[in-house]
Amino acid sequence: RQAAFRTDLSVLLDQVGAGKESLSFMKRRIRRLAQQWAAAANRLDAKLEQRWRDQKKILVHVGFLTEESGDVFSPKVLKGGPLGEMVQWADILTALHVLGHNLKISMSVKELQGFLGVPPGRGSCPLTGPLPFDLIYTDYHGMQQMKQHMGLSLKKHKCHIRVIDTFGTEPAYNHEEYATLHGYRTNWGYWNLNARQYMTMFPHTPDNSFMGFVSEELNETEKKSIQQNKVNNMAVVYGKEASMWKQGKDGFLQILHNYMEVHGTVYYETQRPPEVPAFVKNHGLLPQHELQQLLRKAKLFIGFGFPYEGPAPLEAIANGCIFLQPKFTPPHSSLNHEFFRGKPTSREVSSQHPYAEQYIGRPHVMTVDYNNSLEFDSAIREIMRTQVEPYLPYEYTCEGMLERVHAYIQHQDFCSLEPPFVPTNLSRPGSAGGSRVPVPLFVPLPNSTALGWASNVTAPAAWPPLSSLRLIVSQEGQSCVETCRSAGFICEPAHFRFINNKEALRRLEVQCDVVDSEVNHILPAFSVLRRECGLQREPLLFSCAGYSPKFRRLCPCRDFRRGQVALCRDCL
Ligand code: U2F
Repeated sequence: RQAAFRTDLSVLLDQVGAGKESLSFMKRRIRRLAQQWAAAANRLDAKLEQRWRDQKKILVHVGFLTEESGDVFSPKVLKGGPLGEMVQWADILTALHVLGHNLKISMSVKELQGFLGVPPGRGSCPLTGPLPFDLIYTDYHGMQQMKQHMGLSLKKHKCHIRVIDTFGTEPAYNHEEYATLHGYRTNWGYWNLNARQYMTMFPHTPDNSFMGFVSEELNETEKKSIQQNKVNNMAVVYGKEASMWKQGKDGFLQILHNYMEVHGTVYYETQRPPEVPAFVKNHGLLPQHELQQLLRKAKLFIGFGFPYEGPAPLEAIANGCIFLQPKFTPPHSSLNHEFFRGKPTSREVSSQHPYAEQYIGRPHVMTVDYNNSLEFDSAIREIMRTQVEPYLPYEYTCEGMLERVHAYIQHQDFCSLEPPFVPTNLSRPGSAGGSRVPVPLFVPLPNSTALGWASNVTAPAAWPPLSSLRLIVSQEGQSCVETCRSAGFICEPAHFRFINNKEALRRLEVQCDVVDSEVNHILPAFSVLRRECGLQREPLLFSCAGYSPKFRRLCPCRDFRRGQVALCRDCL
């Protein structure tokens, strides 16, 4: 069946259910943004020009909100607890509904069993028939519950699953045997999925798919009026829980207070939290729409280093604030920081909000060393002088999110076997080596025909299409994430299969005394010194994130749309 856009959200609101603060928060959000979603649906509908879209049967099982997982989030919704995940789930549900899919929502193990058609009760009971859904969106808690209640049949059906995973999972952590043997085993990872089945909150490692969420959008009139009504010396502090204010914040808070009136939205029960200095005007935790109003007046939104990578800075920037945040030197990661310890990624977090730092930047975002009071002081003064317009990257608008989720649903297929690239033209003359590898190497690969498909093999409908591929060689010790980024591209794990071959090495004129094929997440790669080349034997370990000091990697980069990094130019 063809999917038709929906602009009425009442059916969705009924489906979300009631009885918990988390659900009420999500419903308030869905209602508040309803008009914005409807307008976006109409725009995308026109943009796609009647293109056929399959209507999918989709189950959304929100594992972290189930009683069975302990649901620690719901009781904290009104007390300053994390809301980012609820923001994202509300938006995912809305996007799927608006795109016109056939949606079932489960927030308990009982509902999950009912929808899957497995008998209720404990213990693992395999699902015998076919899976009654094309797609299942869940999280790590939900995966655990499905494993418990579907048993082995989970393995059979896992290509249909998408895991919403805030901070991301790198391939080395996802591969059970490899993770176990090489010290990448954590409490969360090792599900042996295709790493693109993990969907993140921000575009972290491109090994995962970027799901995202949305932020409030403003029309031109609103933008103008916001700019006119900005209070130049008004700052709002990022941190809705008192613990985010403690320890060593006094110094720079005092500097800030020398110049600006400081506001906070810190949750409190009856008394002012002692961590919040007396000069701060604390509004208490605000409902989302009231926070937006506060941000419309404020000039500065200032982070203290926690929470990491939340939605609020995007909301602040969208409302015309400048976001000031601490730089982390050295960067925080699962190797050196309690919060990230045990998370299935070694990603280095260079500031409180790397997306704001790297994808938005000045003048909307300033990332400075908070230990350097001179630098901090001059940043505040610069902010008071600078005029900025409200700004929201396209990928965080409703249209951007709908466009991206639409593309994933129609094109990402982890169930059909991806045929490996079959190069035939291995004996091209004149490329057998001799010259040194230039740095950085940039080889735009032509289309599949020119690459030499065997005449009896048809090129699989690759997505992203092969036309987006650019093969680039990394420096020693550099990951493909960095390599592609520094050349103005993005690493595309789906393209590894096209460059994991001798033909690619030959084209790059790499000198290989031996070409081995091994199970190692840095491959394909080569050592210049030892003239050793390695190809990847385990497709699940194709990794943009991997790097090794002695190896230069073959990186499958691709182009991307401005403001929509998940999609290449020809991806729609
Ligand atoms: C992040 O979770 P948080 O919930 O702590 O992220 P924030 O950026 O603080 O805010 C999330 C939402 O809370 C709302 C605000 C944001 O949409 O509009 N809010 C509000 O309604 N009232 C207020 O007074 C203040 C904020 C991240 F999202 C999670 O994934 C992480 O687990 C967590 C820890 O790093 O950080």
